[in-house]
Amino acid sequence: MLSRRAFLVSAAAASAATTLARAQPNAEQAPPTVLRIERRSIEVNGKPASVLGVRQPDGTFGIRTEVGERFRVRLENRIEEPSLIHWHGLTPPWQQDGVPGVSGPPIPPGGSADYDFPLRFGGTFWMHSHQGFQEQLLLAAPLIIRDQRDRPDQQEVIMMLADFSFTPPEQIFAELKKGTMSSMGGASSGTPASAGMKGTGTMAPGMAMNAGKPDLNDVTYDAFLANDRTLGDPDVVKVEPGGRVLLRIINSSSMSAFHVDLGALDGELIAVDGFPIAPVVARRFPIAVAQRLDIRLAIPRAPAAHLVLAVLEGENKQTGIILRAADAPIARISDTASMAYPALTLDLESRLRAASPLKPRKADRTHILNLTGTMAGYRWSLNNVSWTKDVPPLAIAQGERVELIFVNQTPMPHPMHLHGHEFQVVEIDGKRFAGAVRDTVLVPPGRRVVVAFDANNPGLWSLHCHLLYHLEAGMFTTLRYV
Ligand SMILES: [Cu+2]
Repeated sequence: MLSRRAFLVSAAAASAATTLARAQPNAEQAPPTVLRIERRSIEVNGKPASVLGVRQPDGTFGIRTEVGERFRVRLENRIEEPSLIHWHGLTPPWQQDGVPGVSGPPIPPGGSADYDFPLRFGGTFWMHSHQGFQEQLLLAAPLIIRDQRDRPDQQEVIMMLADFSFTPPEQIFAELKKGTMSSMGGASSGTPASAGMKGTGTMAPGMAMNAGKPDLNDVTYDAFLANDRTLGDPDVVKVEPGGRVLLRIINSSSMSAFHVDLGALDGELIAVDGFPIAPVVARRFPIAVAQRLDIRLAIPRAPAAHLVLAVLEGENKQTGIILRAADAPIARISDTASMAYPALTLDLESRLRAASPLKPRKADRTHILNLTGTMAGYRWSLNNVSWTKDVPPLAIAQGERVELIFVNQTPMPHPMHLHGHEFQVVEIDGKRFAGAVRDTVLVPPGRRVVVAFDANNPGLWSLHCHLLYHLEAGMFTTLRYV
């Protein structure tokens, strides 16, 4: 936990930064962008739902800014409970990273916090609450940083994916912990006894003891959303026939991974988690929790309604948006695909190559992170330790090239996220390669994934599984250096 003193020091540092910015002529006029954490209402499956959001006073969700600008934000908490927002994928000073209890205290109701740091790179990022289960209540928004990849002749379309339940997240978590749903393998789980969980309408109907089959989708959701809407009432975006589109896809789900399906359109994947890759052309792309995909599309000249679907891994439930060229008629789209889609794999990940890889260098330090845990009691951990504030941070030192070795010893996939640094995927199952630079990597059951990063942003940083209920159950740790 951060002491009161440390908080005051960081607050003083922040105001010093503000003063510095004011001394520069260009920064003088620009007031910070105000972002408000608010309660809001949406409609899901024809029923009203009270959720959270983060918006500017004019109603804009999140932020669009430019590389080279400073990230100058005043964040106001207008909900009735403490909150704090993490700028996912950015590299701020650690005190501005937005993780309650690690980077600083949450903002009390009615309070505010100021942020000011340079934006080193452009791309598709996002922001979300790291407080309690607020992310499950849709407290997330796009954070877009334009750069030279954003062509003037290209229309930007954001598709933000989310999973939604009418059941309060605290209750979902309590039922997961109470549940005796057993997973095979990995941990020393006992006999499955999932009968108790069935019929609640909330949980997945238990994990079969099918050796070799991953356990997916711990939580059974009421809906999957794209830009807050289901396919029953989808977001329809007007596009130019013959025009170019940059699709920025953000998976802000708490627990759900998808296959993006472009139907008959070819998509050119140009970036993952904001970072450029050697382009890959395909019609289907996997997206794990917290990841982003930047996909270029050439819209055909003929009037047509082009579906951009996201199908839940392991199931046939789907969500999506419609790109409408000219006045093409729009058919009603089912929220179930004709067949179930498989679990996400590393097939694409192993083919990705960073456009700007890290300089080749031997690791100065390596940490092994065994991904551990069990569905019995819903206990999740790293190296068999469930996080508490007393767990010592992993040690590294400034200037080092660090490699993190993720070894998934559980039957569930875990999307692993490091705060405050971009990393490069450099090995999958013993095979070295110069993979994608990104901030969240999927580690499927039984797989070993190695990422490398440069320790160039000292502080206390979070490292965790981005599945919300795994994170809350302890699949989280920190690393620290000065
Ligand atoms: Cu996990």
